Amino acid sequence: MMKLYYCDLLSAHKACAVARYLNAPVEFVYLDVIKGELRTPAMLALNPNAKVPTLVDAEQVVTEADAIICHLSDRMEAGLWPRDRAGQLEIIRWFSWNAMHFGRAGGSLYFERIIKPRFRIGPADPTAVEDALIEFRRFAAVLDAHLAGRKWILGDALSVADFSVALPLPYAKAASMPLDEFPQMRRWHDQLSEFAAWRDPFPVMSEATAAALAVR
Ligand SMILES: N[C@@H](CCC(=O)N[C@@H](CS)C(=O)NCC(=O)O)C(=O)O
Repeated sequence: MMKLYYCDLLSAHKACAVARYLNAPVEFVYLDVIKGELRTPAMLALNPNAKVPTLVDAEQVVTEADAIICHLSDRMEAGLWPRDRAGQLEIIRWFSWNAMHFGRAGGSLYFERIIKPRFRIGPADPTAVEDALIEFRRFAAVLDAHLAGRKWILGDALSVADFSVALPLPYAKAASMPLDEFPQMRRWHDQLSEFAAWRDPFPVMSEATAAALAVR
């Protein structure tokens, strides 16, 4: 049995969703960020970044959500992380693109409009929101064009890239991300949302996350 340490925040969404989608033999361990549960000596030994998700698979510790979802796919022989070099290169390209561009913009809107009110860390910063919206639209247009004529990011096959890049979108409505301006992206995310694992990835979650996920 693997152990997946998580909390009900953005990066953990994809790790929990893929674990559930694959029906992986995973014990989900919820950690409370506010109570300092990511900073205990035991957790810091597993992940010195004091972040989740963190996956423990026997002697192997895997940190970083994108690495975790690839590991889960391999472990379950699911093919979401393909074996061929061309497929892997394409996925790394999208992981990198997402970390620096699209996911960063979506993550910023998630932080300003969902995390700040939840943890009472002040009002949304209008300049940060404006900048994030510019970046979101800029890179959403690239993804939208890529998805025209493709069912999933790689084409016909669902892959870890879909679970990775779609990360901010379950929170699009709650964080006012302009998803509806991008019809291909909307259609692609609707396909992903047909999976219960994507809509409802967390075995334990706060009311704030439940409320954010409930609005579509
Ligand atoms: N690059 C990391 C990011 C992990 C991350 O930011 N995790 C958030 C929650 S999803 C976290 O642990 N936040 C708690 C904190 O920063 O104290 C990944 O993709 O796994």
